[in-house]
Amino acid sequence: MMKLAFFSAALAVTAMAMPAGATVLVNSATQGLYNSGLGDFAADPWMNNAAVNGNGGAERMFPGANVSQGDPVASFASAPNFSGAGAGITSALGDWLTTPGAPGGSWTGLQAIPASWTVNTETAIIYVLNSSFGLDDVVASIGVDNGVFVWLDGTYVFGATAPGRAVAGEYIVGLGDLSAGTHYLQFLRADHGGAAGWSLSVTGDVLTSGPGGATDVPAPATLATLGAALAGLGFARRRR
Ligand SMILES: [Ca+2]
Ligand SMILES: [Ca+2]
Ligand SMILES: [Ca+2]
Repeated sequence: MMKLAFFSAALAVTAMAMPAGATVLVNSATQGLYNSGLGDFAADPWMNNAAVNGNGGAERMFPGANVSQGDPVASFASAPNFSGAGAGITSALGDWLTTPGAPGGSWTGLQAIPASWTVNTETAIIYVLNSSFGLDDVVASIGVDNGVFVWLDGTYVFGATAPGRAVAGEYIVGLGDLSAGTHYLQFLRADHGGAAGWSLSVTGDVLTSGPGGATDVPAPATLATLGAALAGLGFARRRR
């Protein structure tokens, strides 16, 4: 009887832990569309202009190569403004924010995403998020050397730059709840000297169909734990 009570308690604890069981939607192994043909935005007079691409002042989103214009810590409430960028940049970016499924420009198809890239240049990624019943509480945990700008389905969400190092969890960006179907997560990665680096984990609760509509489903790891607890319960009963 004591043994049975122990396994029942274990089962209850596992069940209570379920809502926290977010699924990893994107990590370093996830393929995305990739663009390494953007060059260095700092070499473009419009993209390097702090008045239009840098909080309307001295903080540049895309500082000069090799820290020649400083190494700022800054976050950016407004998206980069591409409207006056040179033709080389706009043609390379293609329609990545409006038609991310087929962006054109210098985008590749789905491929592995390099964790580093040519120093001083900018690169961009489009990840495709698919779900049958929706995704809840989607969160991106980002580390980057030096800067990152984030859009969800073409809507700007977040941007920041800092001195070097890509530390996992450097930026935690909430992306909210996503409806069923296909969504696109767009990243622009920026660098201005030393080295370039990247770390990304996107997590969320994968919804499944339920009596009243879409409901949370426990993450696979939690289901495995539950299965093991149930197996243990059966074993204890047989032994008695
Ligand atoms: Ca750059
Ligand atoms: Ca960093
Ligand atoms: Ca750097």
